Amino acid sequence: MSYPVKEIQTKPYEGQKPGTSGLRKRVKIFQQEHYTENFVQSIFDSIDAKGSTIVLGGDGRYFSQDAVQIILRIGSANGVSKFIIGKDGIFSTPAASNIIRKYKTTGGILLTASHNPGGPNNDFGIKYNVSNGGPAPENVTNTIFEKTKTISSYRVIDAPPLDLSKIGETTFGPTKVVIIDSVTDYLILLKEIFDFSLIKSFLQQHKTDFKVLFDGLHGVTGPYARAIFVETLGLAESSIQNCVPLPDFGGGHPDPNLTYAHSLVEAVEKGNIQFGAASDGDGDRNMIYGKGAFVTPSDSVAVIAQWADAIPYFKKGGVKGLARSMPTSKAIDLVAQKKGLEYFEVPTGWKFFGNLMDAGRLSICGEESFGTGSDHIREKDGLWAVVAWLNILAAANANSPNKLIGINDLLKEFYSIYGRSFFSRYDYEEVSSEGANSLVANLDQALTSGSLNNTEHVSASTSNKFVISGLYNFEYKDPIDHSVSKNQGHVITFSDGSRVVFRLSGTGSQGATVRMYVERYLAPNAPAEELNRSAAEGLKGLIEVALEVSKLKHYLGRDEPTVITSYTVANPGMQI
Ligand code: VG1
Ligand code: CO
Repeated sequence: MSYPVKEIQTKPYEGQKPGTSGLRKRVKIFQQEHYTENFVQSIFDSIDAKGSTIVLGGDGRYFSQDAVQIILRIGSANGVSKFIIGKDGIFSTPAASNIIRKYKTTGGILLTASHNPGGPNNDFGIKYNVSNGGPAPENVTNTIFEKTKTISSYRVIDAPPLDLSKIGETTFGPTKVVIIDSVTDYLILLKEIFDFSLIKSFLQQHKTDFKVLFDGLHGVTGPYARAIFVETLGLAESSIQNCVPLPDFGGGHPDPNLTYAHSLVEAVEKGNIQFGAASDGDGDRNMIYGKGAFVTPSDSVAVIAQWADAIPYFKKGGVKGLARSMPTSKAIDLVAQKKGLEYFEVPTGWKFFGNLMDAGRLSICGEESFGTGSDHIREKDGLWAVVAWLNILAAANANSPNKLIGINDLLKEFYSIYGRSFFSRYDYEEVSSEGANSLVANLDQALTSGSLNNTEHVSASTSNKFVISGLYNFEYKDPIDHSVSKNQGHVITFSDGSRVVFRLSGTGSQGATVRMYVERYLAPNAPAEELNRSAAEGLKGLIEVALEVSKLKHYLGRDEPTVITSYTVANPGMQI
């Protein structure tokens, strides 16, 4: 059927600047008249929309259905020749990245605010990914932002909503629409990467002493998890929980860390589960957590790199290089050095890994924010990381007939070879922008004046002594396209190799969020009782010093962080 194209007059909205990973705002903001339409038209104005093929889908959060229909109407009016849409408008972020690559599309529009809560009073998000499957680089997002500042009209076709519940091909005005199963291609991809039969036989052999529990936190991964754990690996239905996706994530915060994934933490502790895992709203984050065993994301990516040979994809294709985001601990650097691999430190945000992967210089990378992944796609990939751990554990146990090797055994072995990086992140959410800016200005001033250099700081409670050896504002020059990204966070370094990083979040939807990252390294020959102590204990002194030096409490007016993402203080008895 043919539908008329309408040109609708509009006015620019302020602040439609994509952040670390797309435009994220409250649903109510997106629901304002023309707001979503303006941003979507600006995307199509920034790419070659005419004749393009666009992947469309998201984590199914509240407002997704409306947004899909808006994008279809505007896309069609702007000459998109084909949309590939997940059934009911659903794709996890990694699955969408795979579809873009597999079907060689122009790009994709992902509807998600990731781990931010959903529902009418919470967050929505729109993100554009380019043809390599990764989040649009800064030159593209800047173009989109510029267009939003001057937009005066957008185009739509005047068509009724399209039914997204039937798999198959249809048309929408002049545009072809292909609705596909959201899970199938992703499952095929994982089966090409991992040794599923090895994992399956390991799990069968250890049915009683190696229990698995995956928690979808009511995010998008539920159906993917069922396909992997229940249908492919043959685990019982009880090995997955909260795997029915809900538009408001059941009222929870779909963020896999020890604070928000308490449903997993409680079930693991209570059920004596050796291997637990969770992922976030859109499925790109992960947490690995077994009974008494928490893997920090910084350690997780390093252990995966250490054991890469156990994974068929890397055994066959080799490991080209390793990378981490700047605040992520340096554990993975040590693996790269030992293996003689190239390694990179990029700013926060997955978009910075894409060029390195496309150039064939990067295979495995991660972020401290529970993001782990590889060059199989161009997004971080929660379920990939979970299956990677299972594959590694299955391989390790194949060589250990008499003793079950669990998560902690792998970590202890890692620390004995590479040493241990204690790591934690403190988040101060929704603080005043003035306070956050003053904190940054104070660090800038110390940077210019050099006033902190070589100063000595003693922790009152642990008596640990820390001497500041440097302070800089991280800047990155992309080795491939030579683009420069400035102001990526202030780093204070200490003479013992410890680091503290302060940066402002680029994903918050309201006010400012300040993140403080702390890292303290202990060499493998450090006393065992120090190496094996909890992260909270290992970092106590450094955190005190970091708070004092930055005057954080003074500037932000907060005594405590909103969230501590890498270890829990709620249960100090846990050795994590
Ligand atoms: C946060 C994390 C960052 C991550 C980003 C997107 O950004 O710190 O590491 O890449 O979220 O994650 P920020 O700017 O708020 O610190 V998610 O799962 O969107 O997809
Ligand atoms: Co996410």
